[in-house]
Amino acid sequence: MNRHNKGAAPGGAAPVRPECLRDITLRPGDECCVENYGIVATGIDIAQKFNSKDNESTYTHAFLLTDRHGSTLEACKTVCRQNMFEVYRGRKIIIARPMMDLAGNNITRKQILAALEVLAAEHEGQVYPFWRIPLHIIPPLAKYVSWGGRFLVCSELTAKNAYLVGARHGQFAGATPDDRADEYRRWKNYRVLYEGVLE
Ligand SMILES: [Ca+2]
Repeated sequence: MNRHNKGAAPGGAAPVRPECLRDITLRPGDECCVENYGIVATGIDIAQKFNSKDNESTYTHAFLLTDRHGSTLEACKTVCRQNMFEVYRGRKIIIARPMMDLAGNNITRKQILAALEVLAAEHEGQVYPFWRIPLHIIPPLAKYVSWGGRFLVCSELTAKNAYLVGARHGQFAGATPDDRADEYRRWKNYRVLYEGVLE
């Protein structure tokens, strides 16, 4: 069993035992992608399935953790704060931690907290840019039509966090939840803490 399947029973999508997630100490700056429902999620899913390079697309929402108790900073109808255990329990989730920057240096707690502060200052309270979702059907458009990165969809917000801590390049406009989940699984500077059902 590899670490990505930690908590999943052999053979696939069996329920995850709650103690598996409790074993993990969450931290501010941890990044998550989650299954989501509703019209926006459906739009995102259609767009990212259309563009998925690995023919796999599980997640349609993305958010950041701001503490060890599951508090979030995320782009919903507005960029807001919630608690993932209250909102996303029972859904499939991947939780990952940016460990190193692109130069191979460990990312410090100070950098993490500074990035969260910048994101809150620049984006908290902003209305979700619904008008940008159709752009994701044609990724180059989402990339270039972001008004200078001022209005970000959920996964662009977490990509900007990764950029601010040095773990990712600065092209956060156009990043989809599926892109982010694939980065967590494949990039060596990320550690996947958990993938399974949020209990
Ligand atoms: Ca994928």
